[in-house]
Amino acid sequence: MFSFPNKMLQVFKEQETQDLFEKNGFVVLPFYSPEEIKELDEIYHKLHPKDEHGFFPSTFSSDKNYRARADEEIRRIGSRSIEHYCQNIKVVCGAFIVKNIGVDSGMCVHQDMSLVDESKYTGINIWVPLVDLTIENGALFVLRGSHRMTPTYRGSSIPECFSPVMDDVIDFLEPILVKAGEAVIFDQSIIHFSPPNFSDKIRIVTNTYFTHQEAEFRTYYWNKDFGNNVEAFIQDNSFMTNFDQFGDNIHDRPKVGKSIGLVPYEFPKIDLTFLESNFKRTHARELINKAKPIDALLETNQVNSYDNTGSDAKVGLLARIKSFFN
Ligand SMILES: O=C(O)CCC(=O)C(=O)O
Ligand SMILES: [Fe+2]
Repeated sequence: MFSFPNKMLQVFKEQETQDLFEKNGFVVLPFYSPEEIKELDEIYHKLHPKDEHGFFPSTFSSDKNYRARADEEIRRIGSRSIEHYCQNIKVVCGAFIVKNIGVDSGMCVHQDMSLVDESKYTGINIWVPLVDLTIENGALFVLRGSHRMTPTYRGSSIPECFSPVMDDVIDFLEPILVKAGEAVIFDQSIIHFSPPNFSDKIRIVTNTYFTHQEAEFRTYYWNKDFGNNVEAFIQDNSFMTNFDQFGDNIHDRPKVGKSIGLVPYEFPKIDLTFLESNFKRTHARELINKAKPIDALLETNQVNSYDNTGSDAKVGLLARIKSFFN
């Protein structure tokens, strides 16, 4: 089992930003100008496949051209702010993440899959909405500080450390209500989720993934024959833009990359006592239920169309989305 580095390698030019990021697992910074927002919005509408529905990241698309163009344009437009804030990093992937209107656009509670060796490096997302966020239109909720709760190897085949508190954890997450063009820059190991978009307008976000300049890509896979080990793979920098298994067969052993064998893993678990003694209750479930229009309440009955507890959440697109992100 690995430990986190004592001090994270610096990625922000400003010490204060770096310190806040390390403490909370995220920072909020102004990112796109109004002109950049407009340009990205136009690019999205020009490029996106017509059959998208629900929660839809471009990295999920089978249309390689869409993935590549989204990647190229988001990197190009984001480079101004990235150069302004960051140092010694490499940008690996740009993507659109869209919440179409309706109850199937929720994203369940998860930590993003590991993409680097977290004993040395950190994988980071720059998540920027092109519209002002509200709880109603699908804001990002985070568990502040959870990125350092316990070291984990994460991937769709690996049991989550918070599985014993799946029903409880939402109530400790807080909404980050950023305005259009403001970034939530977060550590991929933070626990996060977003409720469905109950507004009457699609919610478009750009997500730009970056890490330390010298970090290699790593992914991890588990099946029960491995016991208390996971298999590590070296992947190349095009992994995020080219990986074909995000869509359908995410639970299978990766068909790309170079296996570097098994590494020991204790499958750490957190329980309610741990949650209650380390985090504050936010009553997020109540906030979301209040923000829901009445017909959506009738349709979903309770907050289980986007958490991991309802049986519906285990099937269909949501289950695939869950697989993709954790
Ligand atoms: O866009 C969202 O609502 C969720 C995004 C997310 O989970 C991520 O970017 O890792
Ligand atoms: Fe995520």
